[in-house]
Amino acid sequence: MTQMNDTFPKDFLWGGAVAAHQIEGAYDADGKGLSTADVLTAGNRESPRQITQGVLPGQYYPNHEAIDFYHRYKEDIKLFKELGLKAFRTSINWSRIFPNGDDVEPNEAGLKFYDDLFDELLKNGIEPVITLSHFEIPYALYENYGGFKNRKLIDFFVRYAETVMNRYKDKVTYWMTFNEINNQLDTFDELHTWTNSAVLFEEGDNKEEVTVQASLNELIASAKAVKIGKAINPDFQIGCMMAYVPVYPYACHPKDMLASSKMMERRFFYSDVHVRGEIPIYALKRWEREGFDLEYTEEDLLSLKEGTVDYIGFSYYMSTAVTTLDDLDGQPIRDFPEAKVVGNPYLEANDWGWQIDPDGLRYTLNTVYQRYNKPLFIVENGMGAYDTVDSDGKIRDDYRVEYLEAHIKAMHEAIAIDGVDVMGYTPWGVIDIVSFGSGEMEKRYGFIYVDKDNQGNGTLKRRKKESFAWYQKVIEENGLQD
Ligand code: BGP
Repeated sequence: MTQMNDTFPKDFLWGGAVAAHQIEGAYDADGKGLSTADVLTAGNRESPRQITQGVLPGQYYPNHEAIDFYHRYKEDIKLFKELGLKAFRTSINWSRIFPNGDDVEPNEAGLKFYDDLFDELLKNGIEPVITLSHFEIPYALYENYGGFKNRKLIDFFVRYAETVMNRYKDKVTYWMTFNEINNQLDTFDELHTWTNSAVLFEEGDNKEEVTVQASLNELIASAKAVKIGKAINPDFQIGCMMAYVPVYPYACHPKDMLASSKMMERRFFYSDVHVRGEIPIYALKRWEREGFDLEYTEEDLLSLKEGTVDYIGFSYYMSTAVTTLDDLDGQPIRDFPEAKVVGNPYLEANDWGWQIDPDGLRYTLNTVYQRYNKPLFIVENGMGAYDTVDSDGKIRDDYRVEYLEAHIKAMHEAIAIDGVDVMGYTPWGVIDIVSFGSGEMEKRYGFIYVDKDNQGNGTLKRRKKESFAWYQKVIEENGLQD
Protein backbone atom coordinates (compact mmCIF):
# COMPACT_ATOMS: atom_id res chain seq x y z
CA MET A 1 0.00 0.00 0.00
CA THR A 2 1.10 3.53 -0.72
CA GLN A 3 2.15 5.51 2.36
CA MET A 4 -0.65 7.81 3.50
CA ASN A 5 -0.34 11.07 5.31
CA ASP A 6 -2.41 14.20 5.69
CA THR A 7 -1.82 15.21 2.11
CA PHE A 8 -1.44 12.97 -0.91
CA PRO A 9 1.13 10.15 -1.14
CA LYS A 10 4.62 11.57 -1.71
CA ASP A 11 5.08 9.97 -5.12
CA PHE A 12 1.56 10.81 -6.30
CA LEU A 13 1.40 11.19 -10.09
CA TRP A 14 -0.24 14.56 -10.70
CA GLY A 15 -0.63 14.90 -14.42
CA GLY A 16 -2.76 15.57 -17.44
CA ALA A 17 -4.27 13.34 -20.13
CA VAL A 18 -4.96 13.42 -23.86
CA ALA A 19 -5.19 10.92 -26.73
CA ALA A 20 -3.12 10.79 -29.91
CA HIS A 21 -5.87 11.38 -32.47
CA GLN A 22 -7.44 14.22 -30.46
CA ILE A 23 -4.21 16.18 -30.13
CA GLU A 24 -1.58 15.26 -32.72
CA GLY A 25 -3.05 16.13 -36.12
CA ALA A 26 -0.55 15.35 -38.94
CA TYR A 27 -2.90 12.51 -39.82
CA ASP A 28 -0.98 11.51 -42.95
CA ALA A 29 2.55 12.64 -42.05
CA ASP A 30 5.69 10.55 -42.30
CA GLY A 31 4.12 7.34 -43.53
CA LYS A 32 1.18 7.25 -41.13
CA GLY A 33 -1.83 5.26 -42.30
CA LEU A 34 -5.44 6.32 -41.80
CA SER A 35 -6.96 5.42 -38.46
CA THR A 36 -10.65 4.95 -37.74
CA ALA A 37 -10.58 8.25 -35.84
CA ASP A 38 -9.38 10.05 -38.99
CA VAL A 39 -12.58 9.23 -40.86
CA LEU A 40 -14.89 10.55 -38.14
CA THR A 41 -16.73 13.62 -39.33
CA ALA A 42 -17.22 16.66 -37.13
CA GLY A 43 -20.40 16.46 -35.07
CA ASN A 44 -21.93 18.71 -32.46
CA ARG A 45 -23.87 18.56 -29.24
CA GLU A 46 -27.06 17.49 -31.01
CA SER A 47 -25.83 15.30 -33.84
CA PRO A 48 -23.20 12.60 -33.34
CA ARG A 49 -20.13 12.05 -35.45
CA GLN A 50 -20.17 9.49 -38.26
CA ILE A 51 -17.55 7.03 -39.41
CA THR A 52 -17.22 7.56 -43.16
CA GLN A 53 -15.89 5.01 -45.61
CA GLY A 54 -12.51 6.63 -46.11
CA VAL A 55 -11.82 10.35 -46.38
CA LEU A 56 -14.52 12.07 -48.45
CA PRO A 57 -13.70 15.24 -50.40
CA GLY A 58 -15.26 18.42 -49.03
CA GLN A 59 -15.92 16.88 -45.60
CA TYR A 60 -14.33 18.41 -42.49
CA TYR A 61 -12.43 15.95 -40.27
CA PRO A 62 -11.33 17.71 -37.06
CA ASN A 63 -8.71 15.11 -36.17
CA HIS A 64 -6.69 15.76 -39.32
CA GLU A 65 -5.07 18.83 -37.83
CA ALA A 66 -6.34 18.66 -34.22
CA ILE A 67 -4.04 21.07 -32.36
CA ASP A 68 -0.97 20.05 -34.34
CA PHE A 69 0.82 18.64 -31.29
CA TYR A 70 2.83 16.53 -33.74
CA HIS A 71 4.77 19.62 -34.74
CA ARG A 72 4.38 21.70 -31.57
CA TYR A 73 4.97 19.20 -28.77
CA LYS A 74 8.18 20.88 -27.59
CA GLU A 75 6.40 24.18 -27.04
CA ASP A 76 3.54 22.37 -25.26
CA ILE A 77 5.81 20.29 -23.04
CA LYS A 78 7.47 23.53 -21.95
CA LEU A 79 4.06 24.66 -20.69
CA PHE A 80 3.41 21.26 -19.06
CA LYS A 81 6.69 21.63 -17.20
CA GLU A 82 5.75 25.09 -16.05
CA LEU A 83 2.42 23.67 -14.87
CA GLY A 84 4.41 21.16 -12.83
CA LEU A 85 3.10 17.94 -14.39
CA LYS A 86 4.73 14.81 -13.09
CA ALA A 87 2.93 12.59 -15.58
CA PHE A 88 1.50 13.02 -19.07
CA ARG A 89 -0.94 10.47 -20.39
CA THR A 90 -1.25 10.10 -24.14
CA SER A 91 -1.68 7.22 -26.56
CA ILE A 92 0.43 5.86 -29.35
CA ASN A 93 -1.32 6.12 -32.67
CA TRP A 94 -1.22 2.52 -33.91
CA SER A 95 -1.43 3.63 -37.55
CA ARG A 96 1.79 5.65 -37.23
CA ILE A 97 3.57 2.40 -36.33
CA PHE A 98 1.70 -0.07 -38.57
CA PRO A 99 -0.01 2.10 -41.21
CA ASN A 100 -2.34 -0.70 -42.30
CA GLY A 101 -2.24 -2.75 -39.13
CA ASP A 102 -1.11 -5.90 -40.94
CA ASP A 103 2.17 -4.57 -42.40
CA VAL A 104 5.22 -6.81 -42.13
CA GLU A 105 7.58 -4.07 -40.93
CA PRO A 106 6.81 -1.14 -38.62
CA ASN A 107 7.12 2.42 -39.91
CA GLU A 108 10.43 3.77 -38.57
CA ALA A 109 9.38 7.42 -38.85
CA GLY A 110 6.38 6.74 -36.60
CA LEU A 111 8.52 4.96 -34.02
CA LYS A 112 10.99 7.84 -34.12
CA PHE A 113 8.27 10.40 -33.39
CA TYR A 114 7.37 8.72 -30.09
CA ASP A 115 11.07 8.25 -29.24
CA ASP A 116 11.49 12.01 -29.53
CA LEU A 117 8.25 12.77 -27.68
CA PHE A 118 9.10 10.50 -24.75
CA ASP A 119 12.67 11.85 -24.61
CA GLU A 120 11.33 15.38 -24.46
CA LEU A 121 8.92 14.48 -21.64
CA LEU A 122 11.61 12.69 -19.63
CA LYS A 123 14.05 15.54 -20.16
CA ASN A 124 11.45 17.78 -18.52
CA GLY A 125 10.87 15.42 -15.61
CA ILE A 126 7.50 14.19 -16.88
CA GLU A 127 6.61 10.48 -16.78
CA PRO A 128 4.84 9.23 -19.93
CA VAL A 129 1.69 7.17 -19.25
CA ILE A 130 0.80 5.37 -22.45
CA THR A 131 -2.43 3.90 -23.79
CA LEU A 132 -1.92 1.47 -26.66
CA SER A 133 -5.31 1.92 -28.29
CA HIS A 134 -7.37 4.97 -27.49
CA PHE A 135 -10.59 4.75 -29.52
CA GLU A 136 -8.84 4.06 -32.80
CA ILE A 137 -7.36 1.26 -34.84
CA PRO A 138 -5.77 1.39 -38.32
CA TYR A 139 -8.62 2.05 -40.73
CA ALA A 140 -7.49 -0.81 -42.98
CA LEU A 141 -8.16 -3.28 -40.15
CA TYR A 142 -11.71 -1.99 -39.98
CA GLU A 143 -12.22 -2.08 -43.73
CA ASN A 144 -10.45 -5.31 -44.60
CA TYR A 145 -11.03 -7.41 -41.50
CA GLY A 146 -14.17 -5.96 -39.92
CA GLY A 147 -12.45 -4.63 -36.80
CA PHE A 148 -12.07 -6.58 -33.57
CA LYS A 149 -14.88 -9.02 -34.27
CA ASN A 150 -12.21 -10.76 -36.34
CA ARG A 151 -9.80 -12.92 -34.30
CA LYS A 152 -6.93 -11.95 -36.59
CA LEU A 153 -6.92 -8.56 -34.86
CA ILE A 154 -5.63 -10.25 -31.69
CA ASP A 155 -2.32 -11.08 -33.39
CA PHE A 156 -2.06 -7.67 -35.09
CA PHE A 157 -2.56 -5.90 -31.78
CA VAL A 158 -0.09 -8.14 -29.95
CA ARG A 159 2.57 -7.52 -32.58
CA TYR A 160 2.00 -3.79 -32.35
CA ALA A 161 2.13 -3.90 -28.54
CA GLU A 162 5.31 -5.97 -28.56
CA THR A 163 6.95 -3.62 -31.06
CA VAL A 164 6.34 -0.48 -29.05
CA MET A 165 6.95 -2.03 -25.63
CA ASN A 166 10.30 -3.27 -26.88
CA ARG A 167 11.21 0.01 -28.47
CA TYR A 168 10.29 2.17 -25.46
CA LYS A 169 11.19 -0.27 -22.69
CA ASP A 170 13.61 2.17 -21.08
CA LYS A 171 11.39 5.24 -21.53
CA VAL A 172 7.90 4.18 -20.54
CA THR A 173 6.93 2.40 -17.30
CA TYR A 174 3.16 2.99 -17.15
CA TRP A 175 1.03 1.38 -19.86
CA MET A 176 -2.66 0.76 -20.46
CA THR A 177 -4.08 -1.46 -23.18
CA PHE A 178 -7.53 -0.33 -24.45
CA ASN A 179 -9.07 2.99 -23.47
CA GLU A 180 -12.49 2.70 -21.81
CA ILE A 181 -12.83 -0.84 -23.08
CA ASN A 182 -15.98 -1.23 -21.02
CA ASN A 183 -18.28 1.29 -22.64
CA GLN A 184 -18.90 -0.65 -25.85
CA LEU A 185 -22.00 -2.46 -24.68
CA ASP A 186 -23.59 0.87 -23.90
CA THR A 187 -22.42 2.85 -26.89
CA PHE A 188 -22.91 0.80 -30.05
CA ASP A 189 -25.51 2.24 -32.39
CA GLU A 190 -27.43 0.94 -35.41
CA LEU A 191 -24.35 0.95 -37.58
CA HIS A 192 -21.31 0.12 -35.54
CA THR A 193 -19.34 0.06 -32.33
CA TRP A 194 -17.64 3.40 -32.45
CA THR A 195 -14.86 3.09 -29.92
CA ASN A 196 -11.87 0.70 -29.87
CA SER A 197 -13.31 -2.42 -31.41
CA ALA A 198 -14.51 -0.58 -34.57
CA VAL A 199 -17.00 -3.13 -35.83
CA LEU A 200 -19.36 -2.39 -38.69
CA PHE A 201 -22.52 -4.47 -38.20
CA GLU A 202 -23.88 -6.57 -41.02
CA GLU A 203 -27.47 -7.28 -41.88
CA GLY A 204 -28.95 -9.77 -39.42
CA ASP A 205 -26.19 -9.40 -36.83
CA ASN A 206 -27.18 -9.71 -33.20
CA LYS A 207 -25.41 -6.50 -32.22
CA GLU A 208 -24.85 -7.38 -28.59
CA GLU A 209 -23.45 -10.79 -29.53
CA VAL A 210 -21.05 -9.28 -32.08
CA THR A 211 -19.97 -6.61 -29.60
CA VAL A 212 -19.31 -9.21 -26.92
CA GLN A 213 -17.24 -11.24 -29.39
CA ALA A 214 -15.20 -8.16 -30.33
CA SER A 215 -14.77 -7.33 -26.64
CA LEU A 216 -13.58 -10.84 -25.87
CA ASN A 217 -11.02 -10.61 -28.67
CA GLU A 218 -9.79 -7.32 -27.20
CA LEU A 219 -9.59 -8.78 -23.69
CA ILE A 220 -7.55 -11.71 -25.00
CA ALA A 221 -5.30 -9.35 -26.98
CA SER A 222 -4.84 -7.19 -23.89
CA ALA A 223 -3.91 -10.15 -21.68
CA LYS A 224 -1.35 -11.37 -24.22
CA ALA A 225 0.15 -7.89 -24.42
CA VAL A 226 0.41 -7.74 -20.61
CA LYS A 227 2.27 -11.06 -20.53
CA ILE A 228 4.66 -10.02 -23.28
CA GLY A 229 5.19 -6.61 -21.69
CA LYS A 230 6.14 -8.15 -18.36
CA ALA A 231 8.65 -10.39 -20.15
CA ILE A 232 10.17 -7.36 -21.91
CA ASN A 233 10.53 -5.39 -18.70
CA PRO A 234 9.37 -6.79 -15.35
CA ASP A 235 9.24 -3.24 -13.98
CA PHE A 236 6.47 -2.24 -16.37
CA GLN A 237 3.22 -1.31 -14.67
CA ILE A 238 0.50 -2.38 -17.08
CA GLY A 239 -3.08 -1.47 -16.39
CA CYS A 240 -6.50 -1.69 -17.93
CA MET A 241 -8.59 1.41 -18.59
CA MET A 242 -12.25 1.62 -17.64
CA ALA A 243 -15.01 4.19 -17.83
CA TYR A 244 -16.73 4.14 -14.46
CA VAL A 245 -20.09 5.85 -14.29
CA PRO A 246 -21.89 4.92 -11.08
CA VAL A 247 -25.51 4.02 -11.66
CA TYR A 248 -27.66 4.90 -8.66
CA PRO A 249 -31.09 3.44 -7.98
CA TYR A 250 -33.50 6.28 -8.73
CA ALA A 251 -35.84 5.14 -5.96
CA CYS A 252 -35.19 2.98 -2.90
CA HIS A 253 -37.47 0.40 -4.47
CA PRO A 254 -35.67 -2.97 -4.25
CA LYS A 255 -36.18 -3.48 -7.99
CA ASP A 256 -34.33 -0.22 -8.67
CA MET A 257 -31.48 -1.37 -6.44
CA LEU A 258 -31.23 -4.61 -8.38
CA ALA A 259 -31.42 -2.76 -11.70
CA SER A 260 -28.59 -0.47 -10.60
CA SER A 261 -26.32 -3.36 -9.68
CA LYS A 262 -27.13 -5.17 -12.93
CA MET A 263 -26.26 -2.04 -14.90
CA MET A 264 -22.99 -1.66 -13.00
CA GLU A 265 -22.22 -5.29 -13.83
CA ARG A 266 -22.25 -4.50 -17.56
CA ARG A 267 -19.28 -2.19 -16.96
CA PHE A 268 -17.56 -4.28 -14.27
CA PHE A 269 -17.54 -7.29 -16.60
CA TYR A 270 -14.45 -5.93 -18.35
CA SER A 271 -12.41 -5.15 -15.26
CA ASP A 272 -13.50 -8.47 -13.74
CA VAL A 273 -11.80 -10.23 -16.67
CA HIS A 274 -8.75 -7.93 -16.72
CA VAL A 275 -8.14 -8.19 -12.98
CA ARG A 276 -9.29 -11.71 -12.11
CA GLY A 277 -8.26 -13.39 -15.36
CA GLU A 278 -11.50 -15.26 -15.91
CA ILE A 279 -14.94 -14.77 -17.37
CA PRO A 280 -17.41 -14.10 -14.55
CA ILE A 281 -20.28 -16.51 -14.02
CA TYR A 282 -22.95 -13.83 -14.51
CA ALA A 283 -21.62 -13.24 -18.05
CA LEU A 284 -21.51 -16.95 -18.90
CA LYS A 285 -25.11 -17.29 -17.71
CA ARG A 286 -26.26 -14.33 -19.78
CA TRP A 287 -24.55 -15.57 -22.94
CA GLU A 288 -26.14 -18.99 -22.45
CA ARG A 289 -29.57 -17.46 -21.88
CA GLU A 290 -29.24 -15.28 -24.96
CA GLY A 291 -27.96 -18.20 -27.04
CA PHE A 292 -24.76 -16.37 -28.02
CA ASP A 293 -22.37 -18.43 -30.10
CA LEU A 294 -19.00 -17.02 -29.05
CA GLU A 295 -15.63 -18.16 -30.25
CA TYR A 296 -12.84 -18.61 -27.70
CA THR A 297 -10.47 -21.45 -26.95
CA GLU A 298 -8.94 -23.10 -23.87
CA GLU A 299 -5.71 -21.36 -24.82
CA ASP A 300 -7.50 -18.00 -24.79
CA LEU A 301 -8.76 -18.70 -21.28
CA LEU A 302 -5.21 -19.48 -20.22
CA SER A 303 -4.04 -16.18 -21.77
CA LEU A 304 -6.64 -14.31 -19.72
CA LYS A 305 -5.30 -15.96 -16.55
CA GLU A 306 -1.68 -15.20 -17.38
CA GLY A 307 -2.20 -11.59 -18.37
CA THR A 308 -3.90 -9.93 -15.43
CA VAL A 309 -3.25 -6.24 -14.90
CA ASP A 310 -1.16 -4.44 -12.25
CA TYR A 311 -3.52 -1.52 -11.73
CA ILE A 312 -6.86 -0.15 -12.81
CA GLY A 313 -6.84 3.11 -14.73
CA PHE A 314 -10.22 4.71 -15.11
CA SER A 315 -12.10 7.78 -16.23
CA TYR A 316 -14.67 9.45 -14.06
CA TYR A 317 -16.85 12.32 -15.24
CA MET A 318 -20.38 11.82 -13.92
CA SER A 319 -22.98 9.52 -12.46
CA THR A 320 -26.39 8.41 -13.67
CA ALA A 321 -29.52 6.91 -12.12
CA VAL A 322 -31.75 4.07 -13.17
CA THR A 323 -35.31 3.05 -12.49
CA THR A 324 -37.84 0.31 -13.16
CA LEU A 325 -40.75 2.55 -12.16
CA ASP A 326 -43.22 3.99 -14.66
CA ASP A 327 -44.39 7.07 -12.78
CA LEU A 328 -41.27 9.19 -13.01
CA ASP A 329 -40.49 12.70 -12.02
CA GLY A 330 -37.23 12.53 -13.95
CA GLN A 331 -37.16 12.36 -17.72
CA PRO A 332 -36.14 9.03 -19.24
CA ILE A 333 -32.83 9.40 -21.03
CA ARG A 334 -32.33 5.98 -22.53
CA ASP A 335 -33.95 2.53 -22.36
CA PHE A 336 -31.88 -0.50 -21.47
CA PRO A 337 -33.14 -4.08 -21.30
CA GLU A 338 -33.26 -3.99 -17.51
CA ALA A 339 -34.46 -0.47 -16.79
CA LYS A 340 -34.44 3.19 -17.78
CA VAL A 341 -31.60 5.62 -17.20
CA VAL A 342 -33.03 8.84 -15.80
CA GLY A 343 -31.89 12.26 -14.67
CA ASN A 344 -30.84 12.61 -11.04
CA PRO A 345 -32.81 15.49 -9.49
CA TYR A 346 -30.06 16.14 -6.91
CA LEU A 347 -27.33 16.89 -9.44
CA GLU A 348 -26.51 19.65 -11.88
CA ALA A 349 -25.19 18.97 -15.33
CA ASN A 350 -22.73 20.60 -17.71
CA ASP A 351 -23.84 21.92 -21.13
CA TRP A 352 -23.71 18.40 -22.56
CA GLY A 353 -25.95 16.92 -19.86
CA TRP A 354 -23.13 15.20 -17.94
CA GLN A 355 -24.24 15.22 -14.30
CA ILE A 356 -21.61 16.57 -11.95
CA ASP A 357 -21.08 14.37 -8.90
CA PRO A 358 -17.85 14.55 -6.87
CA ASP A 359 -19.23 12.24 -4.14
CA GLY A 360 -19.71 9.71 -6.91
CA LEU A 361 -15.93 9.70 -7.37
CA ARG A 362 -15.35 8.78 -3.73
CA TYR A 363 -18.07 6.14 -4.03
CA THR A 364 -16.44 4.76 -7.18
CA LEU A 365 -12.95 4.66 -5.65
CA ASN A 366 -14.32 2.74 -2.67
CA THR A 367 -16.40 0.33 -4.73
CA VAL A 368 -13.62 -0.49 -7.18
CA TYR A 369 -10.95 -0.82 -4.50
CA GLN A 370 -13.12 -3.10 -2.40
CA ARG A 371 -13.91 -5.23 -5.46
CA TYR A 372 -10.31 -5.70 -6.62
CA ASN A 373 -7.88 -4.52 -3.95
CA LYS A 374 -5.54 -3.19 -6.66
CA PRO A 375 -3.97 0.27 -7.06
CA LEU A 376 -6.23 2.72 -8.87
CA PHE A 377 -5.20 5.47 -11.25
CA ILE A 378 -7.68 8.23 -12.17
CA VAL A 379 -6.55 8.83 -15.73
CA GLU A 380 -9.44 11.07 -16.83
CA ASN A 381 -11.65 13.53 -15.00
CA GLY A 382 -12.74 16.99 -15.99
CA MET A 383 -15.38 19.40 -17.12
CA GLY A 384 -16.07 20.16 -20.74
CA ALA A 385 -17.21 23.78 -21.15
CA TYR A 386 -17.52 26.62 -23.63
CA ASP A 387 -14.73 28.97 -22.51
CA THR A 388 -14.63 32.60 -23.53
CA VAL A 389 -11.65 34.88 -23.96
CA ASP A 390 -12.40 38.19 -22.21
CA SER A 391 -11.43 41.53 -23.75
CA ASP A 392 -8.32 41.63 -21.53
CA GLY A 393 -7.27 38.27 -23.02
CA LYS A 394 -8.01 36.31 -19.84
CA ILE A 395 -9.97 33.07 -19.71
CA ARG A 396 -11.80 33.01 -16.39
CA ASP A 397 -12.73 29.35 -15.99
CA ASP A 398 -13.70 29.34 -12.33
CA TYR A 399 -16.38 26.65 -13.06
CA ARG A 400 -13.56 24.31 -14.08
CA VAL A 401 -11.61 25.03 -10.90
CA GLU A 402 -14.76 24.43 -8.87
CA TYR A 403 -15.37 21.08 -10.59
CA LEU A 404 -11.80 19.86 -10.22
CA GLU A 405 -11.42 21.10 -6.66
CA ALA A 406 -14.51 19.17 -5.57
CA HIS A 407 -13.25 16.00 -7.27
CA ILE A 408 -9.75 16.31 -5.81
CA LYS A 409 -11.32 16.73 -2.39
CA ALA A 410 -13.40 13.58 -2.92
CA MET A 411 -10.30 11.69 -4.07
CA HIS A 412 -8.44 12.88 -1.00
CA GLU A 413 -11.22 11.64 1.27
CA ALA A 414 -11.08 8.24 -0.40
CA ILE A 415 -7.33 8.08 0.22
CA ALA A 416 -7.06 9.64 3.67
CA ILE A 417 -10.31 8.51 5.28
CA ASP A 418 -11.17 5.29 3.43
CA GLY A 419 -7.64 4.01 2.76
CA VAL A 420 -8.01 3.59 -1.00
CA ASP A 421 -4.71 3.18 -2.87
CA VAL A 422 -4.64 5.83 -5.61
CA MET A 423 -1.49 6.17 -7.74
CA GLY A 424 -2.25 9.38 -9.52
CA TYR A 425 -4.61 11.82 -11.15
CA THR A 426 -4.39 12.99 -14.76
CA PRO A 427 -7.30 15.34 -15.54
CA TRP A 428 -8.62 15.09 -19.07
CA GLY A 429 -7.59 17.47 -21.81
CA VAL A 430 -4.78 19.26 -19.97
CA ILE A 431 -4.63 21.39 -23.11
CA ASP A 432 -7.72 21.99 -25.31
CA ILE A 433 -8.16 19.21 -27.87
CA VAL A 434 -10.86 17.81 -30.17
CA SER A 435 -13.77 16.31 -28.22
CA PHE A 436 -14.16 12.63 -28.92
CA GLY A 437 -17.90 12.44 -28.46
CA SER A 438 -19.03 15.52 -30.34
CA GLY A 439 -16.00 16.32 -32.50
CA GLU A 440 -16.14 19.90 -31.31
CA MET A 441 -13.05 21.96 -30.60
CA GLU A 442 -15.12 24.28 -28.44
CA LYS A 443 -15.93 21.63 -25.84
CA ARG A 444 -12.85 22.51 -23.84
CA TYR A 445 -11.25 20.84 -20.82
CA GLY A 446 -7.78 22.36 -20.75
CA PHE A 447 -5.72 24.54 -18.45
CA ILE A 448 -4.23 25.81 -21.71
CA TYR A 449 -6.49 27.42 -24.28
CA VAL A 450 -5.92 26.75 -27.97
CA ASP A 451 -7.17 29.29 -30.48
CA LYS A 452 -9.29 27.20 -32.81
CA ASP A 453 -13.03 26.89 -33.36
CA ASN A 454 -15.43 24.13 -34.38
CA GLN A 455 -14.97 24.89 -38.07
CA GLY A 456 -11.19 24.61 -37.80
CA ASN A 457 -10.43 28.36 -37.90
CA GLY A 458 -7.84 29.88 -35.59
CA THR A 459 -4.15 30.52 -35.10
CA LEU A 460 -3.57 27.52 -32.80
CA LYS A 461 -1.93 29.93 -30.38
CA ARG A 462 -1.69 28.59 -26.81
CA ARG A 463 -2.73 30.72 -23.85
CA LYS A 464 -2.90 29.94 -20.12
CA LYS A 465 -6.35 29.97 -18.55
CA GLU A 466 -6.94 31.10 -14.96
CA SER A 467 -7.15 27.44 -13.94
CA PHE A 468 -3.49 27.02 -14.99
CA ALA A 469 -2.13 28.83 -11.94
CA TRP A 470 -4.63 27.06 -9.70
CA TYR A 471 -3.56 23.54 -10.84
CA GLN A 472 0.09 24.57 -10.69
CA LYS A 473 -0.39 25.36 -7.00
CA VAL A 474 -2.25 22.10 -6.34
CA ILE A 475 0.69 20.14 -7.74
CA GLU A 476 3.27 22.27 -5.98
CA GLU A 477 1.56 21.78 -2.63
CA ASN A 478 0.74 18.13 -3.32
CA GLY A 479 -2.97 18.67 -2.86
CA LEU A 480 -5.43 21.30 -1.76
CA GLN A 481 -4.39 23.45 1.14
CA ASP A 482 -7.19 24.87 3.29
C1 BGP B 1 -13.61 9.75 -22.67
C2 BGP B 1 -12.57 9.47 -23.71
C3 BGP B 1 -11.77 10.64 -24.15
C4 BGP B 1 -12.42 11.99 -24.03
C5 BGP B 1 -13.36 12.12 -22.86
C6 BGP B 1 -14.25 13.32 -22.91
O1 BGP B 1 -14.70 8.91 -22.89
O2 BGP B 1 -11.67 8.49 -23.25
O3 BGP B 1 -11.20 10.36 -25.40
O4 BGP B 1 -12.75 12.57 -25.19
O5 BGP B 1 -14.18 11.01 -22.69
O6 BGP B 1 -15.28 13.13 -23.82
P1 BGP B 1 -15.66 14.23 -24.89
O7 BGP B 1 -14.42 14.50 -25.65
O8 BGP B 1 -16.74 13.62 -25.71
O9 BGP B 1 -16.13 15.39 -24.09
